[in-house]
Formats: sequence, C-alpha cells, structure tokens
Amino acid sequence: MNQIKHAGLLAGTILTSCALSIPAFAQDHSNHNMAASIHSEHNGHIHTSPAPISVMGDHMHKKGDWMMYYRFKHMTMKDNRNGTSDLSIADVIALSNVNTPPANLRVVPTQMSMNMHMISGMYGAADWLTLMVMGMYTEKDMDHVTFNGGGNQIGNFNTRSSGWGDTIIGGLIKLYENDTHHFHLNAALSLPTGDIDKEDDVLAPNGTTPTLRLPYAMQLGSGTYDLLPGLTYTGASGLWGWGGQYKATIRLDDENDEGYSWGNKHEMTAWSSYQFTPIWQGNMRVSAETMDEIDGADPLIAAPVQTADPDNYGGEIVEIGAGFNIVPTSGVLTGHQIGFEASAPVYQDLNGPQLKRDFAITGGWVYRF
Ligand SMILES: [Cu+2]
Repeated sequence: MNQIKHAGLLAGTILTSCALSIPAFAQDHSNHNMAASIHSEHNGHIHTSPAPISVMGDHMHKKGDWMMYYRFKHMTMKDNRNGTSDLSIADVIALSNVNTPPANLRVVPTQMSMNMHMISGMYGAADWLTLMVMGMYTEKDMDHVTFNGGGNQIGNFNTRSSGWGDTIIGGLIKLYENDTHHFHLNAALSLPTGDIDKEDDVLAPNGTTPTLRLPYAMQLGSGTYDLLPGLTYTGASGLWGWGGQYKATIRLDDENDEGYSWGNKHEMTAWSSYQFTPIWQGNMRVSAETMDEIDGADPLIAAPVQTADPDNYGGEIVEIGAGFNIVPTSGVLTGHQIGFEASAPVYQDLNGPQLKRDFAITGGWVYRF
C-alpha cells in the first residue's frame, strides 16, 4: 500500500516536471542571444540557469573554480495531524502514551519553528568532479501546552535548542552534458557533528519544571553517519531552465550513541525557471519526500508527549515553491547571486500524531570566483 502511494507521488512529481518543461521545447528561439549571454556567464562557470535557491547540488563547476554559499531557511510547523487527519488538542490528549505512566499524552506541541544557517563551499577539482562541504547552524523552538492527570490545562511552555548541526562533505560527478542537457551524480556523506543530547526545562503534568533531554525533533544532528546519494538532471534552452533531482538519506549506522537511528529519506524535486530579464530569473518547484519512522529509542526521551515516541516521525510530504534568482552579468557584482524562495506543503501523510509542516522561506547569497 505504501509502495503504491510512493510510486504515485513520484509519478506526480515527474508529470508536473514535464508539464513545467513543455514551454522550453515549444518556445521560439528569437531571444536566444540574451539567453546565450546568461548561460555562458563569467568565464563559463555555469552553463545552465540556476535552480531554485532551496535545491542543493544542482550544478557543477569547471576545473579551478570556487564558490561560496550562504543559505538561510526558516521553516514552521503548526497544529497536529495523524496520517491525513487533523487532530485537535483534545484529540491528542485522548491518545495513549507509549512511555506509561501516565496512560495518556499530557503535553501537546502546538507550534515549532526552525532557522537553519547553511554555509557551503564548492570547488571544481576537475571538469568532471566538483567537491563540496557544508556546515549548518540550527535554532529550534517548540511551543507546548501541558495538562494534568485530570485532563485540565495547567499552562504552556517553550523549549529551545541551538548549535552546529551535522557536516556534509561530498562530490558531484558529471555523467553527461551537451548544449541543452546535463546529468551528474551526487555523492555525499553526513558526519554526526550535531548534538543529540540537548536539554531544556519543561512544564510537567504535576506542575514541576524539570530539565529533561529534549525529544528527537529538537536535537541538532542525526548521531549517525549518513550516506547522501543522488542523481541530478538540468536542462536549459532559450530563456527556460528546468531540472530534476532525486536524493536519498541512508543511515549507515544501526544506532547512534543514544540508541536510535532516524529513518531513511527519499526526495524527488522538479523545477522550471524563466529568465524575465538578463539578470532576473523566476522559478517554480515541486518536491515529494518520504521518510521512515525512527528505529530504536533514546531511553532518556520519555515524557508523555507525542514527540517522545520514535514511531511518530516521518511520513510523506509534497510541497510546492516559487522564487527568484538575481544574477548580475556585468559590473562589480558579477559573480554574486541572490536567491529567494517561499514554499508550502500541498499534501502530507504523517506517521502518527505530529505537528504539520507549514510554510518555509529560503534565502541565499552566492559568490563565485
Ligand atoms: Cu556552485
């Protein structure tokens, strides 16, 4: 059943990608000179139109070229859902607690926000091989309401965690390229540099405020070495650009130091872009992802809250995004690029009671030299 759903999601993504790309084949090439100047920018650093700023590892570099990236992503989650059914706060506290006692969930998350600051570098080691490294600083924030044993609300509280997350190193390997089409492999490794033992004060059902290990969702890293394989296709013709990317996150360790591993994740993304002026590009994206629940458990994460249950993680989410890139092609700003994208989910089928994904914004600054 799940398999069929996955296949449906992926097929939908691919179809949408084709639909977005049709104009690329249909349009006349009267504007080809402007497009050619865009696509052959600065000493041939990049031959294709840039992907939406949220897409990583979308392009390669010529031998000897460097690029620095700063990206910021703000993401929010709000209200609860199980599968595709929305849950009220009353629905959540009626659910049983796996870490009994108490018998029922007594703390309900209502909102979460995440800020990620991503700093990465790319280097063209050869025309067929681009190396990359990325570090990430993350801030997480979650709001909750607490109920006592009798089911009466006794207050609310907020938990926070922040610090450096996992570090990604890897490479992009060119498979095929002609004037219009480009394919490369993405091969990266995520190193467990992010903390997985963050704590904060909580409001317990008995009215006390103990300092506890925060649930999985509030930790900063996976705690495991993760393989990040992928395949990227990009195309450009005239003023149009388009592409597709498959990316997976495969946990290489059975469990981390605290006794669990996050679920494997698979993502498909398709995008299309149009160059409205020589420096301004608009773009659209559709992404589908599926992630398994957490395997194992951290014995120190045991509060009567849904986020303390390893089964209440993962699910299937489809989101769409729209954004722009500004790429100056002459003058002192040549080599710089600014991008922005806003995205929101259009479908989410979540494993167990979970906060629903809400909107996200991504901004970034790129410098090539
Ligand atoms: Cu780059």
